[in-house]
Amino acid sequence: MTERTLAILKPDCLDKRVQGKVIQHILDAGFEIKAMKLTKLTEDSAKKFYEVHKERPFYGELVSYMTSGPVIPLCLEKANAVADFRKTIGATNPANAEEGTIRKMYADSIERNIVHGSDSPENAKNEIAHFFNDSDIV
Ligand code: IDP
Ligand code: MG
Repeated sequence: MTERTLAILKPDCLDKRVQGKVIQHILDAGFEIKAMKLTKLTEDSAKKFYEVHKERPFYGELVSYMTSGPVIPLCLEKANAVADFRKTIGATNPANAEEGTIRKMYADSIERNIVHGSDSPENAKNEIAHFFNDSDIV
């Protein structure tokens, strides 16, 4: 059964101009792109997206990093998309990410880690709806 997940290419991905390589990596891993856009998060939107982390010490920095430049959210589809995409991106801290994962290949730090991936099918649904209307999804 196919499943959907939300990816976000974060500001450091675009700063480094590796968004094309990361999108190719995602396609090579077997994901279908069902929706994609170039956008910039407002502070309110970033705060809402990361609301689950609002008590964490890094919340303020995370919001300012995520609003520091444009991002590319993507709705991805594949069997087992949520878990498989987490495997494709690797651990939150690139120092702990497996070889060949996107974060291992491109990320510099636990904060500036290139890409977001939903962590459960339920969160994926809400996160996709944060960026896309049903009519945006092909
Ligand atoms: P995830 O992106 O791998 O799901 P989460 O724990 O959900 O990781 O954290 C969300 C984002 O917050 C991370 O991707 C990263 O950008 C940032 N972050 C997580 N932990 C830290 C930290 O200890 N210091 C600074 N930023 C962090
Ligand atoms: Mg997370």
